Amino acid sequence: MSICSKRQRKFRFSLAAVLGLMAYFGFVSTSLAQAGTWKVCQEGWCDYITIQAAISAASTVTGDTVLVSGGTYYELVSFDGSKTITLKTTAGAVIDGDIDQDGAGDGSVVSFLNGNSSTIDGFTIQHGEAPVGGGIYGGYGSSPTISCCTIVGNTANSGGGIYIRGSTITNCIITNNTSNHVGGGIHVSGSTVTNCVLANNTANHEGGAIFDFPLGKPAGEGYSVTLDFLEPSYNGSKCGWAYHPGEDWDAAECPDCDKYAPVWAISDGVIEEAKLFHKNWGRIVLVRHDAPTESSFVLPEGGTIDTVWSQYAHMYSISDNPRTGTIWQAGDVIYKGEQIGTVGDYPAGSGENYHLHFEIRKKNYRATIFPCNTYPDDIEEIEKRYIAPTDFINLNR
Ligand SMILES: [Ca+2]
Ligand SMILES: [Ca+2]
Ligand SMILES: [Zn+2]
Repeated sequence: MSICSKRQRKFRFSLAAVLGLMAYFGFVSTSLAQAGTWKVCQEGWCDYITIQAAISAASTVTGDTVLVSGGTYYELVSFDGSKTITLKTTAGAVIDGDIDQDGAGDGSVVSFLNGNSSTIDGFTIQHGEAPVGGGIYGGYGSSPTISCCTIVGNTANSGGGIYIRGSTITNCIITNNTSNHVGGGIHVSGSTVTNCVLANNTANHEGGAIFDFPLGKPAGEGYSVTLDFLEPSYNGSKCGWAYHPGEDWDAAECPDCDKYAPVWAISDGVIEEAKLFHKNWGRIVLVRHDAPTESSFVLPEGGTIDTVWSQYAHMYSISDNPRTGTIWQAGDVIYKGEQIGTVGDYPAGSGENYHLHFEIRKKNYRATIFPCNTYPDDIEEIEKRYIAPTDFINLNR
């Protein structure tokens, strides 16, 4: 947050000075505009007085920048289709989704529709209310870039702040957003979330916001899934082709950036196994998570479950239990966000292919169980025993 807010403060001053001079000399802003840059201000002497008018104008084309002066813009902003533009404010402009200012939001504040891949930078996005994505909604196939934005005080059934797939979100503050079902702050998949602050977001469903991701605390920042749940992979001549029963998590920036990175407990639980297994597995910790009394966890495929197990494999080391001073062992109680271990290599000791193999299970099996030779059959059998990890966490956080 510090980089963006400093930059915004600095530019706010200089932009105000420039605008002041322009007003003094009676210039219209277009006389100074670079080709492909359109200006929006509420005073009426810019190219446009609303953000949506600037985005929708026939003269605004792919590659253009829409530069917005300070102030609060009560409108819903929508990017549509293949017109890819950069919407930017260096003056801390606010887009407010309660357009009639009656205290109830009137839709998603910013939407990216029909595969749009625009960029939005520097805004505060607030007071949106929609079924999905109160602050920002990304439709199927969209891949926007969202940077240096503050997403605050938005409401939805899913993804109070942001509901999106396939986006890049960096240097954002996502706070005080609410969902009535899942994803208080964000409900994202296939996205990269880097250097963001997520705080005081609420999901009002049974169980509450109680799971997080095992790497990149908070919210999996800087990590991505490189081998997905149920993706077929070859596991050596003994095991053959099999559907992957979990997710492989890797650092997004470079292949070995995750070497010895801290692995976090995804929720409160009790450790069932924690030890060094054979060469293919390295160190594994298996944790049982019981839903709080009179509540359940929500399953991505529908329905609920009262107990799940998280498994963290190929680890280089197992961390100490901070309450006993010795490494985690079976029977220890662990809390969400406590360090479980560090990311190791595969096969163990090879010095290459650092990643976390991460599973969430519906059943109580020994730590090393793996569904070998299952491809191309038995996908239903695996789905009876395992849960898609990222989907599950997004539903229960
Ligand atoms: Ca309203
Ligand atoms: Ca890696
Ligand atoms: Zn794996």
